[in-house]
Amino acid sequence: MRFDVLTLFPEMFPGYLGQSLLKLAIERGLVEVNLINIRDFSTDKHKSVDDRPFGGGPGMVIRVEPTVECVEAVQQQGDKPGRVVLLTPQGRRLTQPIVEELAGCERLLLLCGRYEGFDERVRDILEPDTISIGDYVLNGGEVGAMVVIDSVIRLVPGVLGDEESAKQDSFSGPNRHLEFAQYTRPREYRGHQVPEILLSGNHQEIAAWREVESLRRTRERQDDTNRKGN
Ligand code: 6GU
Repeated sequence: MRFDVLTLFPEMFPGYLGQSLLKLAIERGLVEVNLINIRDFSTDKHKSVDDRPFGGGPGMVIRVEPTVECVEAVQQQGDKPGRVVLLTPQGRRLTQPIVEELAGCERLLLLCGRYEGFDERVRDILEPDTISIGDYVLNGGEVGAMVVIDSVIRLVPGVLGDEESAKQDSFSGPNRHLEFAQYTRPREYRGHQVPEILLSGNHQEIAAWREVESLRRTRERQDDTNRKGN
């Protein structure tokens, strides 16, 4: 799986890309991440990438030419063009089914906005998929791009090592429930006990308990969400 990240702040990524799971996936050749600075595609002498909005108003708008030319140049690299994903608070909200859909692509171009966003013609010309990571405003799409990479690579075969663990993840599988509670040693800590059933060695009963637990958690969170009017 190949990701091309188009950003004005490529220096935000190496720390994240160096984390163990992703680093190993890159070393094993399962995942490739290329960082491209949109500024490199600015052709004026000041290498400008933004300008004041027509019609006035606060902030700056990212210019259409360097953005479109950057995307086109990156699409030329590699055998097949990738799906263009624009990270923006106006996008469709990222959910596990969307993560699964994105994981089905061989190549994604993640276009990170900043300032007041891109000139609208970027959307008209590139017709990108638009993704938001939640209903709040970030300073730019970079953190969103990291969230997309982080969630998608879990579904790339071989990345997790243990293929079962992605299937058991919360929101995965047909019922999209939350994961059950997990415990490890010690059996007791500050008076808090590990549920007896998990120590029983009865795998059938353990599986049944976990299913009940995960349904209970899912219902609890749904009730919580409904109460808060989200
Ligand atoms: Cl992907 N970008 C920005 N700038 N804000 C966001 C977002 C993305 N997702 C939620 N808020």
